[in-house]
Amino acid sequence: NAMLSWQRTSYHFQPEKNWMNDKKTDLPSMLIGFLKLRQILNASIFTGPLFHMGWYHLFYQYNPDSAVWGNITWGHAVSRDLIHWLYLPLALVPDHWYDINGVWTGSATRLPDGQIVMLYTGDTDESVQVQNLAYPANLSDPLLLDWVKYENNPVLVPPPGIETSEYRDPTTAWTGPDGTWRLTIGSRVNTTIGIALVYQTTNFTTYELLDGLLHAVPGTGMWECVDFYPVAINGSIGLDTSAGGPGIKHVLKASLDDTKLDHYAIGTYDPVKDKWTPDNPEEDVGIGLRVDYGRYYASKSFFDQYKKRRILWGWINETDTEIDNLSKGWASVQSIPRTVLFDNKTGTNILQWPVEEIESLRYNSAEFEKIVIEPGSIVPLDIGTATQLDIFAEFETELLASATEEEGYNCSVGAVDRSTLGPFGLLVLADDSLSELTPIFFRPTNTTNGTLTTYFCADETRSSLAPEVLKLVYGSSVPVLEDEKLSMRVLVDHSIVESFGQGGRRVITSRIYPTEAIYGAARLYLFNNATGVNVTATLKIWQLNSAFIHPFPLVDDI
Ligand code: DQQ
Repeated sequence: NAMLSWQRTSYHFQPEKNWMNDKKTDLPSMLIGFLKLRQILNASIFTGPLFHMGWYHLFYQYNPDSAVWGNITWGHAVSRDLIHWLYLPLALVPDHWYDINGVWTGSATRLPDGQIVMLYTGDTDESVQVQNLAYPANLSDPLLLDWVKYENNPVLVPPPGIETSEYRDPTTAWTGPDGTWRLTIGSRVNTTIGIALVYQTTNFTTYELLDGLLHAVPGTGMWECVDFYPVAINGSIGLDTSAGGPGIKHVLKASLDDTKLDHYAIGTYDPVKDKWTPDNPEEDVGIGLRVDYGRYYASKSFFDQYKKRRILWGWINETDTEIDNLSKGWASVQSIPRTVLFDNKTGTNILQWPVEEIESLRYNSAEFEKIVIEPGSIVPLDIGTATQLDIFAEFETELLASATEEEGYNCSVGAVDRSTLGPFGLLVLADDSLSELTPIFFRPTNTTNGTLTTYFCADETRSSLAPEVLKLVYGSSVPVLEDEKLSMRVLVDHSIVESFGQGGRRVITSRIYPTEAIYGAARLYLFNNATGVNVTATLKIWQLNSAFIHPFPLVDDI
């Protein structure tokens, strides 16, 4: 089946077959028993040296029976570098009254004594959303193959006033100043106000609902997959979920069920009152910044205690039809894991960047120095195979005419737009005849008050000749500081493009379905659709190898 082969990705995580959605939690484990296992790995899988002593575990929402949502279980995969993955047997399946309609999203918490507790939402036999506790049967198993459900599940049921079908996705727990644990669960009140409830616990089996809410935002609807984590105001390391004190801000993220968009805001957490306040109320959760401006949902982060970084993942759903998915036999992909830091240059956003391990896939590189792209022109970049790329591009502009003032620009006009200052950027996954192409571009605008605002956009409208796929233009304004060049990093993987603007201040994921710009027919170009600027581009481009993503050869199979 040709559909199946070319629309699959080569270095993004996706199951072998069937439906996947949001991940539950990703937990890095450095566990004993590893040495024994390493012999198996050396012998049968990895050809390279083993750099890490840890395994990363990915659990994801998975339908084992079909390529559409349903029968939701926890799929499980492990990796030592977040790039190469081994599929493992299902971790949790619906087999009790309290989760028989689905083992839904949850999170892991690592306790100081090394224990791991997993809280997840179960959809009960009566379609009530409850929270359940599970833990590894054998902590000394590096693969964490077996999970035990707590005998007195559920541990939490919807409190009075909360809709029984709108109460889900418990977060990783953190410790308050009193030494007890807190966690938050998303819900809504009066159908329109998105909220995050806070619970306190000492033992993960009994909980107290705290008065008040962590936060609420009118008009945002049900909050799914709430994520709540600290970021250091200065410095380049990630923080454990329980970190607190001076020099720290907190990010609150909600996945809005009404729009299927992931939104975040940066603010301050008061650990005594258990309240979070946004830095800028006009950019509150759900009405301001998005984690990703493209096709991306239900993201969650975790603290990687091994490399001292916070890592964020998101789910990239398909934008073709359910019939396509059934005929392909699979649906959806996970984004490349990204490190998250606070951007202390702007002070207003997080920075997302692909984990450094992706660089291990790089092989051929090509460099282009100061290529001039004149107004209204395109320039092919002769790089050979262009389906698996890691592109870093910087753009400088030379003004040839004075820019007219404009108000109210947004990316939706796409790359065919012409103005004095832009758009300009890359055409990825394009074929020779330009019958298919996906522009990733900058579009500076000269606003009436004399300030320059730059937009970062991805235009899918010509990405595929296939008729029944969603083709949108995505994007947002992006902060550009005075001494900065415009820069983008773009990961291309056959049918997924992840674009990082200005060091990751804005990110756009495109899920596209080229039919011509595939394999050896895919090309890369520069373009400049401005009328009044010469654009000079400097690029470094790497080809990327495929990642190894396969079933784990369990000892019994060898
Ligand atoms: N998906 C899960 C829910 C979550 C939603 C069910 C987000 O727990 O709220 O598969 O996509």
